[in-house]
Amino acid sequence: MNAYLERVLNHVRAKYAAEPEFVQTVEEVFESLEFVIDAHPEYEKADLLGRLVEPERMFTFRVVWTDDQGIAHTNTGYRCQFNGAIGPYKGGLRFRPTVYPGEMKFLGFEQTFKNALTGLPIGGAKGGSDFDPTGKSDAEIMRFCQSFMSALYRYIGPDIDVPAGDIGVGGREIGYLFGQYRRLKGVWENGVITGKGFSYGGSLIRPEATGYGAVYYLENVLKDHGESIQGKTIAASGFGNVCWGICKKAMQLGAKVVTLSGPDGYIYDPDGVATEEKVEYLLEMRASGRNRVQDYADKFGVQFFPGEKPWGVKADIAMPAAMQNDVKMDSAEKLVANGVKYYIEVANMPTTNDALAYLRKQEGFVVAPSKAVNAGGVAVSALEMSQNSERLVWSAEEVDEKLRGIMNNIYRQCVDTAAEYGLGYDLVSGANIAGFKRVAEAMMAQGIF
Ligand code: 2IT
Repeated sequence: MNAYLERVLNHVRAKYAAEPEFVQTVEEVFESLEFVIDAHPEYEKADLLGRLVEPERMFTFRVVWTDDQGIAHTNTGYRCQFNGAIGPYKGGLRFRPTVYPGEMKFLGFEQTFKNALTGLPIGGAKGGSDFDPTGKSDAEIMRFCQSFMSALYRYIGPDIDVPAGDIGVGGREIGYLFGQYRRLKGVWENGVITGKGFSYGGSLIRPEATGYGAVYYLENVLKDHGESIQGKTIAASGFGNVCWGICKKAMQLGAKVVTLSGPDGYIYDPDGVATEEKVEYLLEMRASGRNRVQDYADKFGVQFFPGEKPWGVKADIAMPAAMQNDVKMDSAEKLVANGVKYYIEVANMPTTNDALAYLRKQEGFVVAPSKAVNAGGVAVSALEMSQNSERLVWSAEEVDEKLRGIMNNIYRQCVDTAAEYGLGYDLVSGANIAGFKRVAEAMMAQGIF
């Protein structure tokens, strides 16, 4: 490995030993950068890599809220403004009890490259809280969001940092967060948060965008392999907003998603989550706050496998769309044994590095990386910012058409960049190198700081 690359990597390993997900993502990205760093000896003198792995700003804040019994609870809020070289910081907020600084950093780092791949002017950020939305009432969620924004509002703005949703933060939470921002600042600031409801500045297709974009990326992969999406079966994990978008677009294109998963296990629906009623039921499951996928099995009379992951099911395509490190080595081996040929990552870093390396080594097996595949969500967030600043509204068809164009372009960048560096058809390295090159160029151009 390139000596400079290795030195920075070892520094990250030592410094962040207690934040393994951050080390994991840096290792994964750096593995692809060998040739680029070799070709740019000037990066070492400017310590480009050392700067790239250090968030520009990151802060924590106290979030206190009262439950419906009037009892106060205290959580930690975070915002990690990782890299602003190519635009205002941009990235989602995650509300989940396991949230800690290492998770914010890994997501902010990933977001930086993902946002660069979109070709739009957005920097990388992530935030959230160790708050658990499971089982909370609507009023409790509102009070939590208001308290969270009371701390965050002074650090964000349309030209500073533009948050959005992620796990545990959907349209309802964004509404409460935006409302509190407006109340505190006394202005209707365009584009300060994305994923807003359509009635107050949201973009059409934003709720669907991550899932739709992932399926558009998948279509590109299949086309390049002389295959069509029609009739394909997809094993997916998760049942949230992203998975909903995948099911909806797959249904429109004649494919079917046969598995969904939650913290309680997975369901297998051999007919596919492929009717209007089934697809819309995913939204109901999410809104219930129960965080259980078994409800789907009970409602539609399909099999539920408690405590298991869906990776042992026969399917053409796998799309992990739940959370990080959902697919470990044992699952990766099952996927290959079951004849899956296309592994399309959707959630941020859904695969452990050893499982990813194993899958990438399989003959005739295609791996598509999440930072490219799921970039449609943040891309449409950037389109929401554009519409807000122009004070106009694009039709669903217009946004969808732009999303498709952006995803086609991201796919081509992945393919062409890998080929340019002599790596053959390697979507993972292509995405890492293409994202890195854009950020590196912007950082070098702006001087050393
Ligand atoms: O992981 C992601 O890209 C998101 N959670 C969406 C970020 C955004 O700003 O729309």
